[in-house]
Amino acid sequence: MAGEARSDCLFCKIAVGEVPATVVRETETTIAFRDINPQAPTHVLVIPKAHHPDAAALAAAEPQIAADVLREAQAVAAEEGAESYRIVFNTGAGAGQTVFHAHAHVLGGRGLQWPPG
Ligand code: IU
Repeated sequence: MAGEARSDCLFCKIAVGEVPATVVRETETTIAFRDINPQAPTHVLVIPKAHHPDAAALAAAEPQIAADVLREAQAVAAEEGAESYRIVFNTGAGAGQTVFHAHAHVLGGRGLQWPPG
């Protein structure tokens, strides 16, 4: 069922501390940690603690938690001192999603090109 922890989901394991991560912020509903393969000086992932496969599913099932993720993404950028930054939700394999637990990438600390690849 949507929202339940998945034993085969890496981000569910990070959410409960079963897999270590460099956590930068945590709330009742979200956790933010540094990406293991950073693409910018600031590259933090913000996830809902509950399992939802992607941002669209999260927004449909739990719009308040989707809003929590967005608020936390903004808070990460502010904490990191990023004046300009990008919040990205890769949604679907064709858009580059590789981990199927909803997450926002917060990227900043360097100039970012548009359009992305
Ligand atoms: P994507 O949007 O699903 O492609 O993003 C997944 C991200 O998760 C990607 O940037 C990975 O570097 C990151 N990641 C991680 O931080 N820790 C891990 O153990 C694994 C992936 I696997």
